[in-house]
Amino acid sequence: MSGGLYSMDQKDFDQTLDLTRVKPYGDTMNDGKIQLSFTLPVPCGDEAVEAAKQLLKKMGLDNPQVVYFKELTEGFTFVNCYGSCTHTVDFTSIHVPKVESTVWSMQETDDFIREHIGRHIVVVGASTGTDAHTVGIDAIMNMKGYAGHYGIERYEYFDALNMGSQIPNEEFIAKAVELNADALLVSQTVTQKDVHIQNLTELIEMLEAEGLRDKMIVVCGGPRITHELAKELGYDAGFGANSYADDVASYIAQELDRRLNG
Ligand code: B12
Repeated sequence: MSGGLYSMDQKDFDQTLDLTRVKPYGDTMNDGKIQLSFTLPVPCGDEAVEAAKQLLKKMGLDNPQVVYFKELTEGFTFVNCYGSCTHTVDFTSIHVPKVESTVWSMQETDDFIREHIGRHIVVVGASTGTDAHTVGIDAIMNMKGYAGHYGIERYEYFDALNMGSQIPNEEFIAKAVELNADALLVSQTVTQKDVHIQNLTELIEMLEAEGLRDKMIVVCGGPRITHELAKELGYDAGFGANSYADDVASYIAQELDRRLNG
């Protein structure tokens, strides 16, 4: 394999790597070594260690070893284990749907908007429904930004409103209409009992019912959101862990340009 993922020629490094049969790397190619830890709801002792090893075997891990164990509280044992994974995956057959846009810096995005859109882009964001987590949407929108990436409020050519958390979909849509928003940014963190699916679906259905769906770019994000899931739910794009304002701001600028200017 050359270029792309492997800038140096992988074959010079190790002759035994087969990308159709990839397994974890510990300290030699194909050793399959994995470290994992978990808690068993049983008393601490030799039986707990043996139970952990048997579980590791059932998970497809050869040579299971429990290298550390400790009673968490009476009747619960925490274990730290190693084993060699016997399974492989075909890396060459993997295709992950991704948002199709070029990621630019804040300055590049602002310059592009000035030249191609010629006005400020209005964005309304919130953590919607019952979801009380604000840190994700703040990371994307806050002036101060996150992990060295300025948030959308910092961009000269975005007018951004972050409504906070637990915003009902009705209120979210009403604000978007009032501000004549170009894009909606929805954050969903809690996924227990698929509450995020219900909430994200409700938003799309309400936008469709009010004839608004095609008038806005609708984007969702969160630690368990993928672009593929977002598309399935009727969103234009979805962003997961390790996404930043740069990703979503450049996507919105490029997508709005496609819609306005073809
Ligand atoms: C902080 C926290 C809280 C705080 C939130 C405070 C606040 N103001 O936000 C408090 C204590 C209130 C809280 C409450 C709860 N929490 Co909580 N919480 C967390 C915790 C520790 C960190 C989350 C966080 O801030 N991450 C940092 C941000 C920056 O990361 P992020 O959200 O992934 O955002 C990034 C991307 O996902 C993306 N992104 C996110 N949103 C968006 C939006 C758009 C448009 C885009 C483009 C990108 C994007 O960009 C961000 C930057 O890269 C996590 C565990 C963990 N370590 O992740 C649990 C966690 C999320 N909480 C959890 C739970 C269950 C709850 C409660 C239900 C607990 C309870 N039983 O009461 C309640 C929820 C109540 C409710 N109604 O929502 C679970 C969720 C499990 C699940 N799969 O559903 C977690 C995973 C903990 C766990 N392991 O069980 N929580």
